[in-house]
Amino acid sequence: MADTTAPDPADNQPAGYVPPKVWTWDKASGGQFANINRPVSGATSEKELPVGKHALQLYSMGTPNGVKVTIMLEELLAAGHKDADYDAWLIRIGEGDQFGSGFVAINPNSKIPAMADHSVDPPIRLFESGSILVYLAEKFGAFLPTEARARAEVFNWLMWQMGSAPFVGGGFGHFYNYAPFKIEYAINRYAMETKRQLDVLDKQLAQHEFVAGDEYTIADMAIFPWYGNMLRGAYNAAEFLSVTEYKNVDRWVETVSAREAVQRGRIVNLTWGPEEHRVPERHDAADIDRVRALMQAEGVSKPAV
Ligand SMILES: N[C@@H](CCC(=O)N[C@@H](CS)C(=O)NCC(=O)O)C(=O)O
Repeated sequence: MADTTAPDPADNQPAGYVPPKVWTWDKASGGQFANINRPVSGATSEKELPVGKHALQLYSMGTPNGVKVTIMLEELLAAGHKDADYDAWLIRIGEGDQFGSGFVAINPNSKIPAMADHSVDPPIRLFESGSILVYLAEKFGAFLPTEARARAEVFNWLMWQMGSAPFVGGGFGHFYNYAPFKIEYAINRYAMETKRQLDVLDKQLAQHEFVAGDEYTIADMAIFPWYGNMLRGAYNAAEFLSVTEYKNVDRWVETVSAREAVQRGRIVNLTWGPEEHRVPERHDAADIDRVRALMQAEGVSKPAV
């Protein structure tokens, strides 16, 4: 008897598509990121990573996941932690730098940000932005409370971000903005989830000045680049998602983005926007000072996107 509950392939997108028994890699179907997406991991070329003069070596790009770490490093420096000085090397993910052997040795998952702490021998390797933020917070005893309840709340929200943002970027952003054609089902599914997450954040920020309570912590640094960007037009979706509804998130975005360390961290390893407002690589505070001075003279503060 025919399975009447099975979807009619005519309704599939593209019409008539039936998943084969075994998936095989069709290189042409990957859309905008076809040149970097692969179904296997590992290095594709032999390439050592450069190592600069500081103990902390960051290999990254100025995406939301990347700037979480540069914001933290700039916050640490602003708070007087001199040993947080760092070299930030640019990893151009669109050009496949994340598949070089040196990068893969630090991050077998081939994604930015990745970091190495050379203050110990052999250096400690770090990948996953959440792991890097916790490592730095513990190393410097900053932006992470020690009291159990407050510390647990920071971890709750940090892990919330790490688990939630892929639905925003890889789900909503991908299907609304990047996919080669619009799929109503996918856009509806991920728009709903993105708005649900914004509402979770809005309700939390209605009760607290910062995400995990009264204190500004690594939870804010992780969440701001993603949800701040959503409120300020990421994926050209501000109107579509009616982001003006999230008044408490908006208030928090203004507070966080006004911090000088946040403004500094957000321009490191940038590869888009006006060239004179980018710091492609950072090896010294002066690399950022120069660009910030220019931006201040022009009355420009980096918009959230
Ligand atoms: N969960 C990871 C996600 C990192 C991630 O997705 N990085 C992206 C840029 S934002 C990347 O490197 N993509 C390159 C690729 O997928 O090949 C983290 O938070 O560090």
